[in-house]
Amino acid sequence: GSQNNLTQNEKMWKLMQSYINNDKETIQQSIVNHVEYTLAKTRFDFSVFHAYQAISHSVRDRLIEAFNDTAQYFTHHDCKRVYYLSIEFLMGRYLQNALINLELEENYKEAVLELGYNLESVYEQEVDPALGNGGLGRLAACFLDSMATLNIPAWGYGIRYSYGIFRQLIKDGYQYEVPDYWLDNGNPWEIERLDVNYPIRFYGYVRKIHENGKEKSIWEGGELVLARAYDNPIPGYDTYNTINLRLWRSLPAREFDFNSFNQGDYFKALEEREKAEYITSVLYPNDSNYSGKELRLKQQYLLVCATIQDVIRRFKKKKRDWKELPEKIAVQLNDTHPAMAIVELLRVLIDHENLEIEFAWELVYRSFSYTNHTILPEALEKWGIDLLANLLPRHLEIVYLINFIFLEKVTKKFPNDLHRLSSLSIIEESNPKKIRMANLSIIGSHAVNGVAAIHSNLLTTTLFKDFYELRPKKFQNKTNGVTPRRWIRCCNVQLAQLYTEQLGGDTWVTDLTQVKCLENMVEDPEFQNNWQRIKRQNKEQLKWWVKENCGIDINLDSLFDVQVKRLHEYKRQFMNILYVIHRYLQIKKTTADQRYAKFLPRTIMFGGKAAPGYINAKRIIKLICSVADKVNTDSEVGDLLKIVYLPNYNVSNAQIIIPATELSQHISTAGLEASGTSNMKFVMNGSLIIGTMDGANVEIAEEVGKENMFIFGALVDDIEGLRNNMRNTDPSQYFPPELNEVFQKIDEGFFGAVDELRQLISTIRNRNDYYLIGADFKSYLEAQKKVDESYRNKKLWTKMSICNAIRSAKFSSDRTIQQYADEIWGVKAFQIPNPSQSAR
Ligand code: C3B
Repeated sequence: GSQNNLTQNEKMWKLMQSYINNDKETIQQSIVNHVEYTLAKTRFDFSVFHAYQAISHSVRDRLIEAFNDTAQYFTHHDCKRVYYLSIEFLMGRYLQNALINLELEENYKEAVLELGYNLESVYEQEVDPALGNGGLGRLAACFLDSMATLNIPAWGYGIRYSYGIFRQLIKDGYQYEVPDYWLDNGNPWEIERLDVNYPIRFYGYVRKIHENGKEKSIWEGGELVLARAYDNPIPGYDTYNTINLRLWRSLPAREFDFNSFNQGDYFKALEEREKAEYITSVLYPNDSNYSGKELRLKQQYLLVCATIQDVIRRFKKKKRDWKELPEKIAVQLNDTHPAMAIVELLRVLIDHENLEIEFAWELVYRSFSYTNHTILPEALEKWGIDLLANLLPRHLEIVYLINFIFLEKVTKKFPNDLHRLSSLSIIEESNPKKIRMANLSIIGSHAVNGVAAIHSNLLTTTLFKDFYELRPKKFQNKTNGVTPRRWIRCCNVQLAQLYTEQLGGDTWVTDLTQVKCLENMVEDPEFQNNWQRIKRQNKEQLKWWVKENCGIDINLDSLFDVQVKRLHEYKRQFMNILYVIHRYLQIKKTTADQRYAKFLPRTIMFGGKAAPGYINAKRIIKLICSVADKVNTDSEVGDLLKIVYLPNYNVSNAQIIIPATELSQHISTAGLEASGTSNMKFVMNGSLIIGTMDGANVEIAEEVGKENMFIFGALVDDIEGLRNNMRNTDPSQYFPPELNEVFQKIDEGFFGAVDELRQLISTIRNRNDYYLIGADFKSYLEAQKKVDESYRNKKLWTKMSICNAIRSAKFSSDRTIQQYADEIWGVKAFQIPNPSQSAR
């Protein structure tokens, strides 16, 4: 339209004129306006919750302006766009993050204070949007922040679940799951797009017709629902660019079916329609675990089908040749959950756009790339043929077609290698047959990456070895990262201030390599004092949180030792608590007059949710809580040892927990934690790591120096041998005596819940120690001893802590995203000029 004919200068002028002012008075006026007109509350008396809502709406206004301008700018420049597809986005609270990224926190703080509220307590009013389980969803959120900040023309696509991950209550040592209806009070951060709706088909049949001597497939019948867009603006830091997270919600289709409404059963017919809403109603609460439920496949397809329609509509806005598609779009698959997008795009290109299959296929795989996040077999998605044939009949046909073309090529390269053929095939020849989504993702992508060096190596040498031999250049590594905006600037305000003072500015927030310049300060007494003061204040804050949420008084002088992550056997929270029991028994064996000389006070904190159906994970929670009960009330122990289960671990309490931590545990069996990302957040906040040589720990050790970590345990190459050894050793000989003593106490019923806890230890005792707790326990004990020794030397500990933080630049998601942009997506940055800077 006419916008496109404007010169750049004219455009900018228009932008400036519409720009909202950000002085205190204007901000106050906009807040008060929202109280009166958006919330319809009287401006003379409103609660802190209404203050939160009005403030959020006023911030939202500012976001929307930048958001619209950015979208226009990208369209105007016809940039290549990145589409980041993820079934989960674990965003955490928006308000503080938005204010910080817009650089408006100070202005709002003042403005709000005069209206009678403290901005920090306003932040607390926001519910945590938790549309993800753990690492994978949080990674997607960090990536959005970095893509916006790096001015990359990117959009995230996901699902707007009505219920996010459940709220966890801990009662009598057991986990209870409470539904999280997070939209109860509305959501000021989203924009409902009443005009962006796409039809989504399920079930039905494929009809073949002949047209111009060619067979054509028409998928019809079945059920239709609508996917409606909800846009969530994502502001970059130190840039006007504001990108979008577009989330889909399912709704009944608008078409009405005369038949069903004519049967006389009006209510029944309406009920059928209501079912459509159910598709996006709840996030599956599994982390690294696959369950082949039809509803989950419906969620995946809804995401994929709506997104591909949206992407194609945008591509077709301009008249152009289809061959340009891979130059204009890059689609990143966050794990295999959205992998059906490969098939969907191919389907649209051949069935609707009438492209030749070979040509269409080339466009598809050049546009797609795939990130693998785990090698755990229980997490690999395999959809049964029957399920697919029923729900998505045309897609199943296309999968067969893709597989046929692919296997023909393999046969040419490796004739007579049936073994290879069956491992590469998309179809698993089991009974019933299954579709391997990882194989589909690799075949349909031009780049495949793991999420840390060790993990990417394992992919090419084990899980995807045959694919690697076929196409070595396809395989890459992209070590994960986390955003320094949320994970330093927002959550550790004092540390951020210290950095800004020392470095003479805050450009480190977008260039974390700058904090390396503080290398010469690691032994500086004044700097060390400041460092310790900050850690102590953060510890105080956590102490209050624990008091309020757990009713436990913790010792500020004790070492704060934390393991927070989803509960999983491979993450070995079990090993941690077994060690705690050992430590407790040692304290008990020491005479009262010796105890304080021999032991350093420790507070060991656990946090994390267990998938509702994961029995062993729930038993581990029970064990931790039972031990906590016993130890915390044992007067002989006093404050030498306290154990806390931090309930409902989520993004917003992570922002309190992580900056207060002195030692964090990342102790997975080598080879099983693909990367881990909380390890990065802890290191950035000056926590030391006790950990195995697994995931990103390996690269953290390279960066911060092994001498600044407590590394222990078997290496990935030892694992197979150790498992064989375990199977061939008498169980009574296999576990070290310290561990057998611990087992015995549990067996005796010393911690109560004897049946359950016995069952838990029996999972590892009878040659079943798959995660090798027995094999690693001795070296874990030694590492723990080194922790105590180092903590006794306060200067040494502080130095180690500083070294960890200032050498953590590699783990900024800005570095990760720049690598994706350069090495996988082939996209350039497009920064929109900031109107507030060009004005005047
Ligand atoms: C996780 C992995 O378990 C972590 O090691 C990794 O850091 C993150 O992904 C991000 O890459 N993961 C997950 O949270 N959910 C899965 N289904 C698979 C892996």
